[in-house]
Amino acid sequence: MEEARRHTLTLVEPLTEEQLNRVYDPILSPLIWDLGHIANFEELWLVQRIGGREPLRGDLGELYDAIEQPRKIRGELPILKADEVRPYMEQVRERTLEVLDEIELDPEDPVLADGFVYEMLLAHEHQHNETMLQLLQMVEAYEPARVDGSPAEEPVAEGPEMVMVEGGSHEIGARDVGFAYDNERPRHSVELEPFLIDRTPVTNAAYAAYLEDTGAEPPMYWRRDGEAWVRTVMGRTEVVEPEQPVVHVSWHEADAFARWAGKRLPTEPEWEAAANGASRERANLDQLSFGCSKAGAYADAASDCGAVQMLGDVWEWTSSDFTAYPGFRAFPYPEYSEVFFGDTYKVLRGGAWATRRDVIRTSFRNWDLPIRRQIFSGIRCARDESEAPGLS
Ligand code: AVJ
Ligand code: FE
Repeated sequence: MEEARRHTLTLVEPLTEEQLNRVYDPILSPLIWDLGHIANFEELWLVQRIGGREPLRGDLGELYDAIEQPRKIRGELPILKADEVRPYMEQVRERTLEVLDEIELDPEDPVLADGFVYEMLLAHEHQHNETMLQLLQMVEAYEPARVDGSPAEEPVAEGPEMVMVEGGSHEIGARDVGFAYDNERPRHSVELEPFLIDRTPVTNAAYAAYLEDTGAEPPMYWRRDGEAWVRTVMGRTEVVEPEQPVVHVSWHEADAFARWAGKRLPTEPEWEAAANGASRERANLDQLSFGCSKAGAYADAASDCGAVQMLGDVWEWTSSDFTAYPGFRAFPYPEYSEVFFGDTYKVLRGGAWATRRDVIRTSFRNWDLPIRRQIFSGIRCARDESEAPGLS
């Protein structure tokens, strides 16, 4: 938990109070909201729920309730401002550590068994770190306190355009032991037809060819500069790197690209079957590279079917709606997953360079609106095996 907090504070270290409080985009919370919300979630679950104590300030719970307060009004709420939020974070943490000292991890209480609530708290802070990075892309002249340039230098391996995944019964979802979110369970088997999946994420070069051919809108942060495509993030403009995966595309754009390429987006179970065997240890994750490695990197850590970068670099849109697995049970609260089930949200898989490493696993399900582009979303296409007999 200390490491997670250090990381959160490192992300905001270069920012002024004004930048922390500023609303950059109506669909993104000001950074200061995330900081208060991270601490308030900790207070709610550990200090109040587990420790049985009264909140430090009773009115904060409502202000930091993500369901009650939609993102577009978060800048107008009387939330803690930059000078107040750090003391609040510290006071909560002090009480959390007191509770930690007293508590027994009662195996009969599902929230405490195997330290579930601590894992949940960590995953929550980690996920908000990624939301913060989405906003940091828009902050003029943001200079990260720490950057790891090595993912961009990872060597690239050649290979076929697509790899084959066997048909038949595939096990999907998280096993019963270990931390996972409710939406990843129960593990169940799914029958799949054999299919092909791109060995690597779709590159900027491929996406630029699609734009050339169709005149479609470029990804978020791109613009034309003469013949070249350039992109501007954190106030810096650079030429789009052709070999890196395309990022910041909506589901609609991903779907249109796949159809243009004569392919389709993978379904969620297809994606997970293709990711089987991928390792998060050799992947561009953890928020320090501030960009992608080249498509085709980390080939030594390919999944069992031979696909690379299933984890890390860019989230990958699937064709699937975010729905409950058969036998789903909301745990520990329905507002994490259950209230979002339906046909409104599409599932993304695999995590991005902006995802903390501990959050991701092949069963992890992310979801967002199909119009969303400020997330670190990219594309990997699939195709029915029967449509490409020559490749199998
Ligand atoms: C899983 C990324 C869609 O940010 O809305 C954070 C994660 N849930 N706090 C979100 C989450 C509660 C969630 N996503
Ligand atoms: Fe949250």
